[in-house]
Amino acid sequence: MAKILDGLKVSKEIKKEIGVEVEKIVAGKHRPPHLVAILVGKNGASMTYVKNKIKDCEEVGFKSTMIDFPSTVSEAELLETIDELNKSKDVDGFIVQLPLPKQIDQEKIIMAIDPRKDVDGFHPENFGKMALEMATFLPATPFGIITLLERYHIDTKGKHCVVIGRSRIVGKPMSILMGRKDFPGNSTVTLTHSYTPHIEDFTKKADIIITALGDPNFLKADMIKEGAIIIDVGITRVEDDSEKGYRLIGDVDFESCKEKAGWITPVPGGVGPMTRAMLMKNTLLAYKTSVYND
Ligand code: L34
Repeated sequence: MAKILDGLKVSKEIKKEIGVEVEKIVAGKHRPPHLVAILVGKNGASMTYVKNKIKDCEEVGFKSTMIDFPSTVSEAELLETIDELNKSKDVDGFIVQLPLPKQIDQEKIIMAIDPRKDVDGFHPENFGKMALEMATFLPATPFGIITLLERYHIDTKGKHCVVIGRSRIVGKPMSILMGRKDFPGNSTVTLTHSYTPHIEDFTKKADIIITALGDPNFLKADMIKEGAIIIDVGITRVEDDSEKGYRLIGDVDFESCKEKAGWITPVPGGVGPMTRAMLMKNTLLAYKTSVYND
């Protein structure tokens, strides 16, 4: 029977630690850190995530601003807002919640963000620094996973880690971080994706599996090794007749895998809340490296 990697619990601990730091900052007559979140359109999941990020800011004592655009917003308008945020002395960090509507070139938007305010760690400069193991903002979801492994003292050195999915915000950075010369890290990493034949040949041998597919219940117990560490990044909304109208299903068939795994993250309450806590951490870092140097 697997033990639970409780992301909700750890995220609360981290937010509490950040809150203590913010109290000290404010007691020293400094302004609190300020995070801005840009939301485009009315994607239900994005709306929930951004709303919760704003709530997290309140919890830790940050100032926060949410900027809402309709899905019809032009690229030029968005770029203009980013330019203003880049210049604003009052803003420490900001994010543009993804995905963006089709008319907007995501790459152009990310490139326009000042790397010093890129608390998502998506700008190529920050991605490059991460890959070279230089100090920078780590993307929130991979940073959250690393922190969860760290807080539970999960041994990753020399372990075989299989990452499923190669997205720019999870799979690709995750594969780099698990292979870095640090703890957590020092794993032997296999990055699998849609062109990997017989994925179970890889997952069955893995000590650590990190799935970021968005394919509900994809990973079954017969695809994993006894005692494996299972990190579930997938969150899919599946319609049901509950009050909300949906439930959240991960990439991992939790019911069967929990009998066989050594450690496992639940969905919800696993990687999701950790992602949000790490955004707070990056915002505090952006604040410390800006306001005190002004
Ligand atoms: N720019 N876009 C940008 N930055 C990010 O870091 C994200 N991501 C991903 C999508 N787009 C982004 C997020 O914020 C995914 N993501 C995210 C954030 C929070 C949660 C899940 C994904 C989360 O809080 N999950 C809860 C359940 C929330 C619910 O009820 O839907 C959980 O317990 O898993």
